[in-house]
Amino acid sequence: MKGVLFDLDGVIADTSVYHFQAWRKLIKDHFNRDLPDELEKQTKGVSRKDSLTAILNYLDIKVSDADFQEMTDEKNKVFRELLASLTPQNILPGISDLISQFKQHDVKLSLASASLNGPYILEKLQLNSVFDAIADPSKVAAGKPAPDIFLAAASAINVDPKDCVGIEDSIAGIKAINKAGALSVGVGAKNELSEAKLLFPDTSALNYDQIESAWEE
Ligand code: B16
Ligand code: MG
Repeated sequence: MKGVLFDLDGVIADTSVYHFQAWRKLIKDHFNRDLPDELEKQTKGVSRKDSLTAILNYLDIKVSDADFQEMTDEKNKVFRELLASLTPQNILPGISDLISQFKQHDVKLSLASASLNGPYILEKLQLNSVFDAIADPSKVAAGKPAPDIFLAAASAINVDPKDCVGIEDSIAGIKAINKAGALSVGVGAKNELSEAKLLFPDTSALNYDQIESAWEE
């Protein structure tokens, strides 16, 4: 195990709450409609545009390309406002310890987030200097569940994806890690993340030794 490819939202920090809060506000303001909780998992891990497409499909609403663009910009504005209050206290339980363990074992850290706000969020969490690389989601051809962002994250630390583990909370993300050829470590419920090679119920349960054992199998 030479590299770890970290998802951000839902693994390092629970910014997913803010994402969905921002989508809810946008849809309420534009169409006076409410979004059900179950829609959240369809927007997890997928890009901003793919999230809005899923939401509009669900609501059976069509918008012009110009309105679509404006809506994604507006959602991001609301999301950035919510991020302003983010501090290192928003790092999810167990993550700081896990990061230290990887560092102690000379495993390189690379960020494989679909979020264009990744560098800003890491900065707010005071984690930017901890990462060896951040893959740029605007430079990859296809978003999760395509493997591209994980391949880019592995390449950014000069490690073969087969020598990496990927940690994810989304269905799309686990599929992407598996396709990239890295070992998939899921954080979440078994019925959702059944394709993960190793699963932990939440971030506080993440354990370096168990990840390393799964790696050696
Ligand atoms: P942005 P991850 C993903 O982050 C979020 O889970 C997803 O809800 C969001 O739409 C996507 O980032 C894009 O984020 O609008 O900030 O570019 O889980 O891949 O770290
Ligand atoms: Mg995520």
